[in-house]
Amino acid sequence: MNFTFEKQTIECIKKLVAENTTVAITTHYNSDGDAIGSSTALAEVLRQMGKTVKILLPNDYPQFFKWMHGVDDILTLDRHPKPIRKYINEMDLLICLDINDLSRTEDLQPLFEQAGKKSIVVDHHINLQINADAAVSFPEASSTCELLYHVLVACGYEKYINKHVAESLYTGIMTDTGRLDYSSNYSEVYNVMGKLVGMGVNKMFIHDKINNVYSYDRFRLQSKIMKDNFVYLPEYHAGYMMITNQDKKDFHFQLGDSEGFVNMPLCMKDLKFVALFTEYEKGPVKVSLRSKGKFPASSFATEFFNGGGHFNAAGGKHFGTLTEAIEVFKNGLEKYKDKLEK
Ligand SMILES: [Mn+2]
Repeated sequence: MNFTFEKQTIECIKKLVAENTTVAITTHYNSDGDAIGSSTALAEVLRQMGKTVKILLPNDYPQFFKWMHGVDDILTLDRHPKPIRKYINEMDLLICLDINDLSRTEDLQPLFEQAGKKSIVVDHHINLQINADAAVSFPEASSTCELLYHVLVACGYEKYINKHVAESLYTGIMTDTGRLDYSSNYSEVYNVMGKLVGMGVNKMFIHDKINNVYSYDRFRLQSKIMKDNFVYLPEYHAGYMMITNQDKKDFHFQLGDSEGFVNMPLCMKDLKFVALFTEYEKGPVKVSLRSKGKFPASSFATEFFNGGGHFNAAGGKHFGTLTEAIEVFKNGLEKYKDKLEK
């Protein structure tokens, strides 16, 4: 993997950072470890440079990321609509991390578009759709956190990578690769991890903070979903599972409780593709897709679920009922049958 960037792009990023002082960082709805990790890491770097920084999110994020340094500077649109609107008016630079499309910021999108400020994107999803003043789009990267590390170094900001920044970046790489299970089959990612650990990252602490955080209810929810809500379709080497509103009630569902569920059926030898459908009281059914090997989860997400993502890990939504979403999925399997056969 060759993390070299166009000189012009790096110069443009440096210029935008140098010329602007009030910066907003944003990332995707239902932020994950890579989104929160890259945002808090960059916020800390910019703060050391003397910038005013806020991280603007469309909605709240899981409790198990709230130990990270810099989360105090997060404003979420659902909780802080007024301060967010005020900050968007005041900001002079918007930095988008871990998103290829502004629609991934949901209700923040129109506010950002109306503001029409200068912008930078650093992202690792395929098919960049944001028209930014400077963009680093690198789908081969394990995570935005790893990519951001290389961008910071290329910009000459390495001196600002302190222990806090290192912890945030480490978290994003670890979570986006499923603890280095996937998207990490190249040496650079280990070089970066090594450097971050060398800066004092306490690996055990981070793993404990992120992985060993669940309630008894959540543990039971996991058992219930795997046992009763998973449907195996051996003829397609595929399966799907669902979390209904009733399940959420029964197990006192908290944001982040279904983290990792969609990956679990992948341990089945003959399963190549799996979907998780999550029902919401308000809004569309959320669809998460995972595949193994050469089956393109991303194309499936784009074609059937208004979404996209990475080749093996993608997602989208279905504007309709859970039952309809499952029908769409099954029809998609039939269409993609050739690709799912051995
Ligand atoms: Mn990511």
